[in-house]
Order: sequence, then structure tokens, then C-alpha cells
Amino acid sequence: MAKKPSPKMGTEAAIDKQLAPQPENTKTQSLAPHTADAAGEQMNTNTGLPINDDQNSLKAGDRGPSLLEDFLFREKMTHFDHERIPERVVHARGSGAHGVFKLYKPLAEYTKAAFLNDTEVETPVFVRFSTVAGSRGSTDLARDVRGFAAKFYTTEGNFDLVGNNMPVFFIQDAIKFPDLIHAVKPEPDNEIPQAASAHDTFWDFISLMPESAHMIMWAMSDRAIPRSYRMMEGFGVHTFRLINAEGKASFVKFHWKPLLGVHSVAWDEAQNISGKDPDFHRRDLWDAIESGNFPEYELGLQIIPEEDEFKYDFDLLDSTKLVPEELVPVQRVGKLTLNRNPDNFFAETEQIAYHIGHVVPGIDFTNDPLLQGRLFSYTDTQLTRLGGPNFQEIPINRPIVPVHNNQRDGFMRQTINRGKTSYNPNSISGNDPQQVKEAAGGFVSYRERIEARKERLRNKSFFDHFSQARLFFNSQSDPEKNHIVDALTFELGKVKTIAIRERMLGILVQIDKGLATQVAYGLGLHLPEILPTNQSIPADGNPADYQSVQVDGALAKSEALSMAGTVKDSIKSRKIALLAADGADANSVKAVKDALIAEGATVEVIAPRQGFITAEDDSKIEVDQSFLTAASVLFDAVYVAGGTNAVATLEAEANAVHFLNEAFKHCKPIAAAEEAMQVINATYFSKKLPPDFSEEAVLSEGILVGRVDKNFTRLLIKMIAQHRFWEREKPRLIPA
Ligand code: HDE
Repeated sequence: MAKKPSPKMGTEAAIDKQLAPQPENTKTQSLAPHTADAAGEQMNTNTGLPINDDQNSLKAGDRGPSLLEDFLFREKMTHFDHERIPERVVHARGSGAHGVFKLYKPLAEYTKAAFLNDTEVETPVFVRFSTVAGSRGSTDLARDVRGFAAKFYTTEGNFDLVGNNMPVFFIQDAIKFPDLIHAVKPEPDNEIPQAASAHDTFWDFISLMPESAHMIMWAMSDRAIPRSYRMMEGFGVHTFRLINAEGKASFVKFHWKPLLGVHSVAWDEAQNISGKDPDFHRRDLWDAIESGNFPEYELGLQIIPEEDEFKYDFDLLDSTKLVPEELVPVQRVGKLTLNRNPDNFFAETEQIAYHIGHVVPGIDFTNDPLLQGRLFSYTDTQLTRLGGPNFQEIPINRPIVPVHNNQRDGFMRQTINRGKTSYNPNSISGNDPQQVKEAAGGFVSYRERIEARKERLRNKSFFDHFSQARLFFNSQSDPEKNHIVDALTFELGKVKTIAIRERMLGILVQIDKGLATQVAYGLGLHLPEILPTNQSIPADGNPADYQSVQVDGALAKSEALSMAGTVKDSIKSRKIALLAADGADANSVKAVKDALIAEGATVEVIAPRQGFITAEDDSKIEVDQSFLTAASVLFDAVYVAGGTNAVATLEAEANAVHFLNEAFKHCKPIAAAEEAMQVINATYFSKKLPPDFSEEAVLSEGILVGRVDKNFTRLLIKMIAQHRFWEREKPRLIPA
């Protein structure tokens, strides 16, 4: 008979401590027992044997062959040989951070989820951002969707909000996901191209899937090349359900709204960043957190009463559709702050396992066929990626509440379950662990009434593929529209099969004729006649499944879909390049630097060489980077210092002039001290300067030259906060 040992001593007490309920908000503390720190420690093997020599393998004589006996060598090398695990089949490239979520107001009216009811609690969260198509080592700046996955460690278990930075998806049914991913990944014969959708197989598939039209508009927009993970929105994509304590359900769409606004880079810039710093987003996230510029996002909810399920001209269960914010406003209900970098990339960011099925009481699913398929895929993929069914025991995946069930054994089991029973019901252990009654917090699936025939079909309410694609395009500003035209012309221009390009034009023309005309022009092709909507369907497809339904009276424009009106009131955490050389005017350098830093920006002095430059007054100015290590694409704005000798050097320094030309090309704010006009005159844009540097001109053109005083720095800050001056691209003549 099982005997409860008492009193508990030594290791037993330690085990009890681990198994005991954890106090709230203890994800960081719960990771502590698993965290190793070698500071001041001796080196030993995995069995604890102190190591005397880690430099030399065991040999027969000092020049002799190595010996098989060398168990120290073998342990070290065997571990190393097995250090890699399969990367994620999608979203392989990612970066993570710890944070906390704090609620603004209790949401009891809609949900009984504890973490959405208590405004006092700080719920620990781990977020992983990612690209989708590229491998683990691929560039951050690929044109791609970004993953935005958040694991909330709540007192009722883990809730995972596994979203993207775009509110819709390419396909309506999960059964098409393997096809979509096979099409976008590098082509299977030569594994080319890496982390890019600009190739035949992707566009072949897309041109045959009209349902992807809306998502393609997002993927070809600047949303696909964010300036920073800190400056992009997040979306749960599917419609979920919230359930309150009375069992009443509402539909909900989840949003993340970044407090710094939504900002992007230029496509040419993105391609350059990929070469200069492929870790650009990862570094940006890491550096921001290290320097205390904690990324912040508000959790937004679009709540739709159950009675309104059929109120819209699209189906709430169709993940290629969004709910326009004009129809259902986004309520901001709480804030996520990312405040701690991981201690170890592999143990935390790589091993974290998200799953859309990790919900808490008060949050439930709908019958969205994309969502339903995901419910299968996530656990399934972790079994291979993390090597078996015990991945929930990896420290980063453990909930902050203790886990008790009758699951046992399997590869790498960590928990030492006591007792004789691992089944339920049992009488030997008092039927422990006990099921939890609904009233006491036990999870109960939403009692949805379903009367249905089993069949492989899609409802007609899913067939309007173009109205929201058009809504998105029509909602963009002119520069944003131009970027979409350019992106499509670039991507389709890389497609070798002309028939695929033509078929895509057949899709685009159904979204917007002007858009299709411009892309056709760039490709040197004729615009196809507007096709009856089912003609772009594969011969063996079921046309009825694809025929697009045109909806009359749909919303013409939605401000929320454009980035033009985003937050532009802060330069916090922006990176400013300060170009200088020997003889720089120390006073104005200091004035500009101090003013920018006071507003939360980072300033780096870039000069012809590293070390120090000697200023006009003989003082020393520390250089952060030389023109060799720095590049304009890694900065948000540039300022050229004054000082007679400095400007003469910079004017003659081809790299400095190139730096400015490139910043101009990418529509960035450019400023210079009055004397540095000489350097500006060496650029190709000197002929395009505004007639004056009045406040109005500066804030519309993004160029400021003048005497450095309080008004200058005030304008400089206001100008940088605008982010980009896309209007500059209008003449479309800005090579660098
Ligand atoms: Fe995923 N997705 N997905 N996905 N997804 C994965 O799970 C899948 C979809 C998303 O940082 C995989 O652990 C299917 C939509 C993110 O670790 C896999 C379908 C959205 C991440 C998987 C979708 C996402 C993943 C690969 C179609 C936005 C990265 C590794 C039904 C709402 C999470 C893994 C991280 C990862 C399957 C579609 C978001 C294979 C079958 C829609 C952010 O399970």
C-alpha cells in the first residue's frame, strides 16, 4: 500500500516545493530552478565529475592517436552532434521576449476568463515574433507575414493567442495549408529562393486561388516589411468566442495595437538591410528591451453579439475577411509590456510551443474551418519538433499552476509522479486528481447546437473573394497604393512562367482595374478582359466553390487599414545617424544629440574612422561607427554636423554623400547644420530642396537645414516623428 512519508525531509521537501501551487505572476520565478549560471563555478561533466583538462583529448603519447576510452571527449562531442532540432515547418525564424499583461477594465459582461476580469493581476506573457517562409537563419526583412504569438501564463492555465500582423489569411480551409506552404517555400528541386515569395510556385498557387486575393493585398503592402516588431499590429485572425459566467457567448476578434504606431521600411531599404544586418528586427527588439524602451501593445477586442452572426455581407467564419473597425470598433482593454529579454534563445524562444487550442474558461472557438484545422496541427507538429509528448514540461512551456493528470511516461519525462494510480476513476487514491465542476472553474466547451450533414463543401457565404481586397486597396494612401503596384510588379517580374503572370493579372483586374493596368504595364503585358469570375479556376476545380459573389453597397474605405494616419507623435527609440568629422562644431553636435536623446531617441556619431574625432574647439567627440560599419538603411534619420573642416571632409567623402543620397531615396528625414549645406550640395537631391525651411516645408518635405538653436531641434524632432516622407517618391526618380 502507498505510504505517505512524514515528516518530509531533504529532497522530498524540495520536490514538494516544486509541486506546490505557485503564487501568482511567477513565470520568472518558476524558471529560476531551471536556470544555470556558471559564474564562479567549476567545470564538470553531465554526471557531475570535475573536469581537469577540457583542452586536450586523451592520446597514446603526446603525438599519438586519440583513444576510444576518452569518455570526456565522447560526452562533449555526442552532445554537440545532437544540438540541433528540426526547425518549425513555418515561422522558423523568430525572436522572443518576456512581458506582462495588465487589464484596464473587468470584462465580466463578456467573459469569465480570470485574467480578463482582474485589473490588479499582472499576467506573465512570453511573445514570439516571426517571419513565416524563411528558415531559422534567414533575414528578418523578407517580404512576408509576421507571426505575433503570445503565451499568457494565467492562474487558470496557459492561454495562447497565436496571431499574425495581418488580420486575414490566404486560404479559407486548413486542408489547403500544406499546399500554400509548399508553394511559398523554396522550390523543391533546387531549394531556391530562400525567404521569398517572388517565385513561380507561389504565384502559380495564388493565381489559382482567388480566395487569397485579399491577403495578397496585405502581403504586397508595406505591412509585410515592418520597421520593427515594436511597430506592427497583431491580429488573432479568426473569430473566437468569449463566454461569460452565465454561459452567454459573444463573438470576438483579437487585436494588438502598438503604442508606437504602425511603421514600415521601403522595399529597396528592406533588401539592403537584409545584407547589412539580417538580424535587424531581432536586434531592434533586443536593444529596445535592454535600454528600457519596453515595447507596448494594447489588447483590442471587437465584440460582436451572437445575434449579429449573419448581419454582415461576409461570413464571420471566413478567415479571408476582416470586420471593418468602422462597423465594430476596437475596444482597448489592457496593455502588454515586453520588459525582459530571454536568458537563453534555444531554451526559451526556440523551445516555446504555442497552440491555438491552449484556452482558458471563458474563451472558446468557432467553426471557422481554418481555425478548426489549426486545432489539430500545433500539438502534432511539436511532437516531432520537440521530440515527444512531454514538451509541455519544458520550463518555458509549463503553466504557472501545478499540473496533475493521468498522463505518464514518454521520451524525456521530467515529472516524478508519486502513487500507484494513473487512471480515472480510481478508488485506491481517492479518485485524485479530481475533475473540476464547471461552477468551480472546470472548462466546458461552448454548448453550440449543431444540426448538419457531413460533407466536403464550402458555404456560398465564403465566395466573395474580391470586395474586401478592393476595400483594402481603396483604403490606402497614394504612396501605399504605389508600393503595392511596385511589390506586385517586382514579385511577378521574378516569375518566369508568363502564363502565371497573366493569370495573376486576371485576379488583379477583379480587385481594381487601375492596379492591374499599372502592374500589366510594368510587366509588359496586356490587361486581360475582365473575366467572368470563375475563369481563373483550375480546369479540375469546382467552379461553384470559387465563383466570386459581388456585394453591393459594401464599405468603400476604412481608415484603419491604412498606415498613413498612424501614431506619429514620438521619436522614442528611433535611431539617428549624426555624420561628423575632425573639425566638427562640438556645441551644435552636443545640442542636437542632447535634444534627441532627451526625447528617447538613440544617436550614433558616424565618422570616416572609429575612435575619436577632434572638434573645432579641440574637444574630443566619441565615434560610434565608421562609414565602413554603418549604413543609412540602419537608421531612421540623419543629421550632418557643422564645422568648417568637418564639412569639407564630409563633402569629399563619397560614403557620406552616398549615406545622404540613400536616406533621401528611402524618404527619411534629413537635417544639417547651416554650414553643412556644402555637404547637401554634393548630393543628387540638392536640386530638389524645398524653396525654404519654414515649418510647413520641413514637415512636408522632410529636409531641414539651418542654424542649430531651440527652434531647429524642435522642428527636427517633429520631422523625425513623421517617420517617412513618401510623397518624395512621386517623381519616381530617386536612385541612390
Ligand atoms: Fe500557424 N502554424 N498554421 N498560423 N502559426 C505554426 O506550429 C498552421 C495560421 C502562426 O512563434 C506551426 O509550432 C495551420 C494562421 C504563428 O512558435 C504549425 C494553419 C495564423 C506561428 C502551424 C495555420 C498562424 C505558427 C509551425 C492553417 C495567424 C508561430 C510550428 C489552418 C492567426 C508560433 C508550430 C511560434 C506556427 C499550423 C495558419 C499563426 C505547423 C495548419 C491563420 C504566429 O503547427
